[in-house]
Amino acid sequence: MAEQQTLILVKPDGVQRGLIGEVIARIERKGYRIDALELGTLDRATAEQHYAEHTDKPFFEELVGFITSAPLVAMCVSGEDVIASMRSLMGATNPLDATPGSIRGDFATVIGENIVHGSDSPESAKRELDLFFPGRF
Ligand code: DAT
Ligand code: MG
Repeated sequence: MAEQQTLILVKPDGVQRGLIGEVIARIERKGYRIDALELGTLDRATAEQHYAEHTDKPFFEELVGFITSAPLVAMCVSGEDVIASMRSLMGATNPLDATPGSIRGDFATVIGENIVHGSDSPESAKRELDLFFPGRF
């Protein structure tokens, strides 16, 4: 067990569907803390850096286009083993595989609109927090 921080996004589909509060409520009820929160529209350069690991994937253009299409909410969330635990609360990447009770399992049906992002490792969390909240964590 370790105290960690992670980057959580409510992506544009989640914001448009009015699910900001739902996602925040699940984070808070679990017992995690929100250390920073910002709503804004991502620019293309930041989106490409955020999803750099997917540059060569066939869905990269669609992914960057979608994440920059409308405002999202970015949060730094902290607590015990928060990185893996938030991945579990989010559910599998493809909502059709996501367990009912998870955010994606409860609210999404297509992989391109899966409501939330969460860092997948301590290295990703550091890199992504530096990108969204430079110099703060
Ligand atoms: P996650 O968001 O669970 O970390 P990921 O890092 O593999 O998943 O992919 C980032 C996002 O890219 C994912 O949330 C939705 C989109 N995506 C992933 N695989 C896809 C695919 N096969 N087709 C379309 N979009 C995809
Ligand atoms: Mg990922």
